[in-house]
Amino acid sequence: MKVFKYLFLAMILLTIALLFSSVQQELRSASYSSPELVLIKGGKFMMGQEDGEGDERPVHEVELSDFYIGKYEITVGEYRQYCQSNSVYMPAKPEWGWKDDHPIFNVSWNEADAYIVWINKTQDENYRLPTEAEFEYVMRKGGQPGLYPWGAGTPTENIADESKLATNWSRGIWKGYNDGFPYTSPVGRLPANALGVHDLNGNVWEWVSDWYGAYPTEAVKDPQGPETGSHKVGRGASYNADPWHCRTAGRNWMGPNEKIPAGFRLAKNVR
Ligand SMILES: [Ca+2]
Ligand SMILES: [Ca+2]
Repeated sequence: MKVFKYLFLAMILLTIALLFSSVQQELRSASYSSPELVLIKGGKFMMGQEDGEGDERPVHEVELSDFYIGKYEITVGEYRQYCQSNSVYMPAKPEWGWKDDHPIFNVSWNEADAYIVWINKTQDENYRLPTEAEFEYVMRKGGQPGLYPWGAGTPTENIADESKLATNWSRGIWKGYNDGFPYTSPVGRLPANALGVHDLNGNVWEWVSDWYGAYPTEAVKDPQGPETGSHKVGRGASYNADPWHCRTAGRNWMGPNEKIPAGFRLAKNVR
């Protein structure tokens, strides 16, 4: 009888082990699922803002081919998978902690690049960062003019809003607008823009592929920025952005190794 009892116990343990392994497998495959991309139809548009900061001039014509861009910012959960698979430390944790469905930030340009190298190898893909021109084109909903990505009306993204006033905030906010998030928000929680892309301007500002430099004076096609440089470009605004820094044409620049409050999203060529 004792033998049967041990056999029975062994079978139960084996079943539990198999179930656990299948759940683990499922979690693993779920977390490695491909990031959702949106196909952007290319076209011509005017990039920059004549009466913005000096580096937003000259306003110049840009022509873009079709491309894909990430529907969402890369999340904390996605970036954690990369860190765990490569024995890399997570970035400095914000005071409100890491939440898996919020965007990752506090990463350098080189760290964003390392993530993309890893995901391309893991998924046999050709993801890249968006170019600066692609980013502005999508913020302009396909190249339309406009001071803000949401036009002249009320914002639709997570920026410095009335909810900031409940925190120790002494800088500017968008008066009369409350998005409900003084800090980061879950990606995709606020409405997508007209092209179906979320949080492009708000939530966290984002690294793009270009080196920082002066804009060209002539019309350009699929610009990639200067060939080399000392700073990389970041675009979009963030949960900390006052109205001036929410402008569609605004540019940020930081050294590629500087760990700053920027995140990123993926892009990809159509061919
Ligand atoms: Ca906000
Ligand atoms: Ca953003």
